[in-house]
Amino acid sequence: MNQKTENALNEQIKKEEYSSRLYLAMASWCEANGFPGASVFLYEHSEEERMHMLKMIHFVNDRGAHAKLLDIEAPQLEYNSLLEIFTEILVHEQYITESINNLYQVAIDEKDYTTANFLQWYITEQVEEESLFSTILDRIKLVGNDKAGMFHIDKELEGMAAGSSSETA
Ligand code: OFO
Repeated sequence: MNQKTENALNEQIKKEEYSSRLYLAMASWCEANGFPGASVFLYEHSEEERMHMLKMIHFVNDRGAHAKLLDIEAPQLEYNSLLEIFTEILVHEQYITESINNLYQVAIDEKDYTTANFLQWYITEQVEEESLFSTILDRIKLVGNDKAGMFHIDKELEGMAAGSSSETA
């Protein structure tokens, strides 16, 4: 793997690590603020992002390069609502999709087809994640300020976490 591809992969490793910390911070806020179901869901999603990071680290090292951990900034710690959290998650995942697409383009430009092939998994994963978070966000918007509705969504999120734990690759 050439230096340009290695650097680009290391930048993406940093973003996956940041995603994991961001969702961890959100999970902690939910746990401390009366949203136990959302908290379980987000703790689990934080683990999923860590898995995305590790998968990329192993790939880089297996290809004879060196996966390096770069500095990451602290995530936002305080939130006002589930609406704010899931709005931010969707925006963040759209940013990650763009980043993966740019990384894929680097691999193609550098004729590193093994890396391009490896990145296909992330491209598919992003389609699933954007769809999942946009569905959750739509439901949160639908209940608005209705407390009973929000309670129900929190329960649903807990169920979604239990349902997805066996699916994570
Ligand atoms: Fe949330 O996605 Fe990683 O790649």
